[in-house]
Amino acid sequence: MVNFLIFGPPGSGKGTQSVKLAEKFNLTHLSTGDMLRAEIAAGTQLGIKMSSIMSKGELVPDEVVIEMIAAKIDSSKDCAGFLFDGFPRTVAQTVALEKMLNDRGMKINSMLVLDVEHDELVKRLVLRAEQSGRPDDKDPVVIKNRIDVYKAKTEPIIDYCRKRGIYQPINGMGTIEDIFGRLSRNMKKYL
Ligand code: B4P
Repeated sequence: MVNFLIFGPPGSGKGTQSVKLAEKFNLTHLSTGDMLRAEIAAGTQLGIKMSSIMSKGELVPDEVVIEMIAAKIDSSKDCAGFLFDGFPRTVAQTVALEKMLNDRGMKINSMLVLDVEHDELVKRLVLRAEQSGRPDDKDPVVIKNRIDVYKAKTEPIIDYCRKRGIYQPINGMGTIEDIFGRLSRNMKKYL
């Protein structure tokens, strides 16, 4: 199994690219954002609790997403590996993921980090709000908070992964197809 993290600030294209990459390389795509939104849509107790955190642009508690990911890893079969999208988002989540994978005889093979300019991130999220109606994309104050939370809590993972030799920066500016090509060429080295 070959396992990838797709990483970057909100709106950097993690979700967009993950769907295409998972299909191309037969990877299981695990998006904690999608899992949380599914809980909200289903009206579960967990979803009700998490929706107010997410609509403010804050991170949900580490233990919630760690538990979700562990359950998905154990129920996924017949794939070439996992593509983790939007997880981990803290160093504590990264340590938990490494342990989860090590316990199952696996590791994180590569961390692909999408570099996108700040103004472009805001533009993409505002545009998505018009189409998807996601509450966390509608309000510029919430968008700013999500980017601030990314810098404070999520970006430190880059240094952590750089020390492990798995950090791969990818230019995340340009068309969806251009970026898909860059990511695919990089991932092919491992598959
Ligand atoms: P996520 O669902 O992970 O959302 P995101 O970071 O906003 O999205 P992404 O970067 O995937 O953007 P996308 O491709 O869609 O998280 C949402 C929330 O859930 C978090 O704020 C947090 O509260 C919670 N959460 C999730 N995981 C968590 C965790 N592990 N721990 C704690 N909390 C967690 O792209 C955005 C838009 O840009 C799209 O409309 C797309 O069409 C467009 N786009 C993409 N690429 C483009 C390109 N090249 N050119 C033009 N437009 C492009």
